[in-house]
Amino acid sequence: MGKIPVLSLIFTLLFGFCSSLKCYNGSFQEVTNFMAFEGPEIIDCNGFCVSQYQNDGQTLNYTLRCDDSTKYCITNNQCKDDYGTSTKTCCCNSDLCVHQNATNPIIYDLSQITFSSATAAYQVEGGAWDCRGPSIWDTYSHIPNKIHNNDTGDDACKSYYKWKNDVELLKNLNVQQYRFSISWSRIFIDGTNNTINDVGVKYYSDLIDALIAANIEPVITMFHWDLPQSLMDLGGWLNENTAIKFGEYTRYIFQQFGSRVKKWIPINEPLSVVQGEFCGDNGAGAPGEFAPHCAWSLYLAAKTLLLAHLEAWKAFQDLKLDSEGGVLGMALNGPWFFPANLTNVNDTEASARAFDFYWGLFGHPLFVGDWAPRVKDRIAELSAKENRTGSRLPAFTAAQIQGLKGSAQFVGVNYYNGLMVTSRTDEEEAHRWELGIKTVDYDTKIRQWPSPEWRQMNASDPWIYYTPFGLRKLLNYIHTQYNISILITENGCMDNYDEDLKDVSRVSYLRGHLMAIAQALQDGVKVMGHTVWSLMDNFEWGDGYSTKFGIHRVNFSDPERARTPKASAGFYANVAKTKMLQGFSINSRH
Ligand code: GBH
Repeated sequence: MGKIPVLSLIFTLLFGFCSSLKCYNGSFQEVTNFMAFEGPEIIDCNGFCVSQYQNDGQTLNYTLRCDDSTKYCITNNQCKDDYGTSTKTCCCNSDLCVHQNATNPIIYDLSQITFSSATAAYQVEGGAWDCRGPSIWDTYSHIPNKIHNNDTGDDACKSYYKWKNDVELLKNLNVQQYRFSISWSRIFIDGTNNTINDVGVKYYSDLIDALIAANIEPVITMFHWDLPQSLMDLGGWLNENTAIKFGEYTRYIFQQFGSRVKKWIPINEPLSVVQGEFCGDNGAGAPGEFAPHCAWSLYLAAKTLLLAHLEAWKAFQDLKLDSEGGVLGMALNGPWFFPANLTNVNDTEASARAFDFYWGLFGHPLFVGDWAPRVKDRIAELSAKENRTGSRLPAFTAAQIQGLKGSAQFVGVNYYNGLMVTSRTDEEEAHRWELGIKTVDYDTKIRQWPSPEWRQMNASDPWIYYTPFGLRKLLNYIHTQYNISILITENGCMDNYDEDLKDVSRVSYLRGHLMAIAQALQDGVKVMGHTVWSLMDNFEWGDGYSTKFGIHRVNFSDPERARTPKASAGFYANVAKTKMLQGFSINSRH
């Protein structure tokens, strides 16, 4: 920062109230990436300009003008007249509202990154019994009362039949990539190469060809949670042989599609697999029986998943796909953990520990080597306390540590939200059962919660809070810890109440996260691209079809499963085309 901006910043902070401030006067609706100012003019404000953000559920307006009445800006750092998410009025010369320097809109440069959208096989394909072996999600979704409304993925969005339609949606989105997943049991019906299914291979082959013809790069996930049931019957990710079987499956996929596909993600969100499927004491997924054994099943499954990734990497290298321009990574997920108090070392250490237990559970073995020391030490210490004969964190051999280190050329980041974090006290730890502390929190020795200041994207779903600044932090942290290229492989939110096709909340969510990415790029982070989850409303796991993440609406009562773009699809198409955004500050909307 030069001398003059520093001085003017200090000046603004100290004398903001009595200085004359130049304000941009106008408004825009948040359904495009451009500020649609009516009669743009720069005005002098005596005191403050105010930004007002209004969301009436139909349109979302953002206006800037002078605060003539000083009705709103009594102090220079607060938002006044806050009616929940519907209206917020802020003082422009506060960092909480609009960036200090932003008397004009800022251009957020996204020219260096790719734009993409994503789906996963079980969530969209349907055609469950059409030449496909059962996966654990078929089994699980057919057990009564496991899934909201007893929904199943039997038909889902029928993308198994309507894929040409999906390619059209992608074309209209102006995206350069499409991230989809292959259903293992559609390729190998019983999970092994004894049961190769040519019809399934042809399905994906045709999809790949159509994408390439449309100039859209396929980004392929090979396992997005739908483990073949036949392998689960033998222990699934608790059986090390599943890693070998995964190696055979991925090798076959590489052989089939390796000449046409360059970006590979063998495994999606292993953390969700181990926390949801092989623990499940905090929200279960298929197969869903492991909560009582979570203390060790979680880590054993984590180890097998890493070994499975290693088998895929070996096949990839064996077939020389890396030397032919292919790249392979793993898609990780988790929140960004904000230390409750930045000056309290207990809180900053809780945040670092949480990162190591979430992102680092897989990131450390891949990018640094072996389990993270914080994870190793903590689980060894707890295991001793629990009088176990050894650590419930299974060890890798030296060869496995070596093999895994550097076995991913990029990291996929699935980011949805941030959380506050603090350390659990020894006292709390001693009373974990009475206090109902979940295994993951217990092992990580943390308490996590959403800040009441954050906007909840959907009032009935206490999961996604608007925290784009957490994405910027996360990207920077991954960069300094691992110095690896980052592809944002998922980012998005569920529908807000009644917005339907005018999904202004989602537009604002995406806008904020894209701005955070632009800022991270300026920070020097190697971000390759952004991917919206999801291309369309789909089978949202335990929530069935009740939770909708799509930028296209799917009519599930229509046998054709008609898809209709929501406003966010138009917004994203616009960003993907122009590779820029205009805005004031990511902090300007909460
Ligand atoms: C992604 O996972 C998945 O990859 C994708 O398939 C899915 O459709 C998408 O998210 C949207 O959910 O309810 O507070 O207990 C994100 C990781 C892990 C996030 C479990 C939700 C439960 C939070 N998910 N978590 S809570």
